[in-house]
Amino acid sequence: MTPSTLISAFAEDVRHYLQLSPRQLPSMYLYDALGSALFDAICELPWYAITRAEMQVLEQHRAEIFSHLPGVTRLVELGPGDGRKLKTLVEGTSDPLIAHLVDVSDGALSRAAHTLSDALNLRVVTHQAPFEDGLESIMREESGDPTLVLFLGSNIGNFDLRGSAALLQRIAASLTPSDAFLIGADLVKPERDLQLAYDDPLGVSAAFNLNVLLRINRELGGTFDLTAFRHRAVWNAACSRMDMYLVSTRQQRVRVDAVDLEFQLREGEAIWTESSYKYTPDGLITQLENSGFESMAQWIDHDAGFALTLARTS
Ligand code: AVJ
Repeated sequence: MTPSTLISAFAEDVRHYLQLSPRQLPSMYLYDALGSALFDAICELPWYAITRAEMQVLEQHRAEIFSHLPGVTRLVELGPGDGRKLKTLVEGTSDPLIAHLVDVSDGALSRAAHTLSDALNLRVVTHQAPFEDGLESIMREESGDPTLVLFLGSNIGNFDLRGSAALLQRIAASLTPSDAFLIGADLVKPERDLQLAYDDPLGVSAAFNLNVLLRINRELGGTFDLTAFRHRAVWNAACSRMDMYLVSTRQQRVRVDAVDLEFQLREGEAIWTESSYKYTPDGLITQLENSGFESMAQWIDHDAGFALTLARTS
């Protein structure tokens, strides 16, 4: 997919989702260059423990992970972030590997490729594309050798139940019996911990969320007044997820010139920008099994509440 196709998909989605009730914006658009940098900053916050936990689990168990993957030569990571997790994993083997990185964010891809550039046994190829498209075009090229597909950092959390089932089914369908899938998932934990992870005292999470409006202003000629919105994060127990909103602090009119859209926001009206689903270890395995996988191994960090699960097609 070319960058211009991605930009018009952004415009199309902004026009569509901002007119729904409640108004929404798909969370994938949080990740432009600035959004990806802000997310990397979130991962450094003391209140957002899952990135460090996942790094530690990967470091502790990487030899065991590779022992489940005899002959693996190809890695495919969906949403590599800054690349440090993959780097930690590949430091567990000296076998030559090729890593395909798939992301919609150009900035994230170049940062990840840079992080991985000094891993000597690794050749890196980047694909600027949505996860499914990128994965399927990579898997169409026969490698002959086993492939490990990685979906780390609880990226799965941004998908609702149907969306995650659909994504997992497409991943399962793209794998052969000698391939494997490694998935990280944030676990259900005390509400106060989740609240601080998604609405931190430094305001980085708020900046990360607000940036999507800045991006619409910059790329699509939007007129959002960023000072007239506040970040709101709430635990939705019924759906086992955190919901993120941008709440208008006053009545205001907004235009988005590139898509010829104009609308009014009421004081207190919210734009729903992200949901982050939380799993139980068994719930994740059930979800994998319902999507065409069987679980091979699972490692859990109980302090941070994070699970790493290795699976193959059933
Ligand atoms: C990248 C989807 C794993 O849900 O925790 C962090 C994104 N949003 N803080 C998450 C996010 C606000 C993050 N994921």
